[in-house]
Amino acid sequence: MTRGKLILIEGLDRTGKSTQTAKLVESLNGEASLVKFPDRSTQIGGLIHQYLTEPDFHLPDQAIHLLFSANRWEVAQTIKKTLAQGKHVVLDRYVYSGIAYSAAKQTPGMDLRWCAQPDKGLLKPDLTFFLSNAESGLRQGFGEERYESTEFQAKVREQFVAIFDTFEEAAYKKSHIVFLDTTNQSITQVHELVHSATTEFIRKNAEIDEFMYF
Ligand code: FDM
Ligand code: MG
Repeated sequence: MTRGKLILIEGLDRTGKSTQTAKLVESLNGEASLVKFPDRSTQIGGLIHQYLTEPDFHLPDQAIHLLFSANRWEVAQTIKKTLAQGKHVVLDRYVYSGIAYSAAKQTPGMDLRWCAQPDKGLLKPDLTFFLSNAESGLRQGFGEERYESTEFQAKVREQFVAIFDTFEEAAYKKSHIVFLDTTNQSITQVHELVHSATTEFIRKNAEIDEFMYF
């Protein structure tokens, strides 16, 4: 039996990641499970949740960055086991969000390399979708959590571009990345694109059995 594939949906806030990851898992008919980052249900996730929702909960930029990474390491073994059993894992955010949101703060010393370091050794996705949406900053509910401002999202977008344009290629073995602009597309249209690209990828890469790492 070959291992399952690690499939990631990344992007800025309110681009439809959670909707699309849920729909993708559902359409894979029990062959995939969903993992969302941050996982707010763990102890570390609880601290992250407080940081995101409570303006008076202060942590140094370095400390919260390491907590987001630790939150991925907490479930890394579970993800690997699931894949080893032949089941796919669909991720809602992962390492790239970790790097982009922290680097966007432009804290001295926290460049892309620094931000990428704590995630070194985590499993690398086989297939990544990067969702963007021209109206993501205007969607309902925007502005309730830390990082949810149009100004900060623009900075995060710049970091995502830098990661996928130069840094990713220089730092790691390249994996498959699909860029999807969801502006003016319905949930169903985006889902059909994501689903067909995923099933085609799985079919074409069925024999790939070695794990890839950051
Ligand atoms: N976020 C998410 C980070 O800053 N670093 C990370 O490693 C991850 C996974 O947390 F603003 C940010 C991105 C977002 C916030 O994410 C909460 P969700 O997807 O909105 O729950
Ligand atoms: Mg959010």
